[in-house]
Amino acid sequence: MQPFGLSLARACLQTLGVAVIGLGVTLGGPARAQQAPANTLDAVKARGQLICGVNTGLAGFGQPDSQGVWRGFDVDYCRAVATAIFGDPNKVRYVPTTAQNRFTALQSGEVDMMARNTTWTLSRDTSLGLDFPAVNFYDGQGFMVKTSLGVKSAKELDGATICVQPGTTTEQNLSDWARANKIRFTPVVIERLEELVSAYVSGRCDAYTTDVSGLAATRSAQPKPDDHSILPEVISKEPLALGVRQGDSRFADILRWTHYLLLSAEEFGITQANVDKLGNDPRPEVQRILGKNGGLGPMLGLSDDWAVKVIKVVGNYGELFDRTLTPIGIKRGPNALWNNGGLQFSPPFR
Ligand SMILES: N[C@@H](CCC(=O)N[C@@H](CS)C(=O)NCC(=O)O)C(=O)O
Repeated sequence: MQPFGLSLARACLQTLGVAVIGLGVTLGGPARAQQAPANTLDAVKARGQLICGVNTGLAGFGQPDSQGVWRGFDVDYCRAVATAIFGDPNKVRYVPTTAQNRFTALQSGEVDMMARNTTWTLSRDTSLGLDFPAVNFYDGQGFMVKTSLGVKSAKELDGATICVQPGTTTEQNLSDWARANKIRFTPVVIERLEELVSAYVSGRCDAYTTDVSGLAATRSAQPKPDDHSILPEVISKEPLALGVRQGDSRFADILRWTHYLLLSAEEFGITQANVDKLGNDPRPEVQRILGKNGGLGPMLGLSDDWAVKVIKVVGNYGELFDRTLTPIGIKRGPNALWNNGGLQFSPPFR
């Protein structure tokens, strides 16, 4: 079947027109004049507030609600880190970042950290001067089409027009995958997410490609989610990670162990509801996690009860996932704990 002949011609015109915005700029621009602090943890403590780079608006992961309060899976990592440092989840300023400007925001010191569906890759880890303390969501790239097209597999996308955002791994994976599978496609590259999604919804593109989590988020935000189908193929690995500046290892340790805390709490059955009642739990690792003995908090530059406070605010990883991502149809899959068939694994609290 070759359902995309017509749209190919239509897409060529678009490609020549407004669609190719920012094509070729794949790894963010040069750092701004603003100076990033040498020691982020000290700078955050002195400022009394964490500045967290989040998404511009991705349901379930990071977006302001109708009251303007930022909510979501990634947003709760900002709240967890602020709680670890200050004991207060509200000591955060959120800075929305696009696919294109997120790396500059971090490099320049405009934000202290990034909690924003960003894939950990070798080039970002090295030549972009970033570090990725923890993968908070294992993902992969997929495709979404209108259900009415009747397309059941990405292999049927030969000749299609595909909406894709620049500055992403998505753009690079799409061409690798198409070449390997001998699939011809016309990219419609649009920088602003909102515009890109409207282009897909209005039929300017036959398919929209991004991380499967991003597709699920966009699909859930449509008036009729069932009108959109996510195809079964997953064409890449997208380990979505928290980000800090390279060389910022004390701050990176806090982000890393905050994520591991959420995982360990799930593993040991520590929840938002019971964390206060587990003070006398006989399990030694639970005692260490909760700061009853072992002095682990101060080793991170935090208080002894940092973990209790964090779990009270965001819950364990499973609770956080269920509250933010389960409602938009995302399953645990590779984000199940290691002892439940998944990849999420915390090193020991000792
Ligand atoms: N994980 C991929 C894609 C991440 C990404 O930025 N995805 C888009 C589409 S879901 C996004 O969140 N855009 C928001 C924006 O640019 O405002 C990457 O790190 O390059």
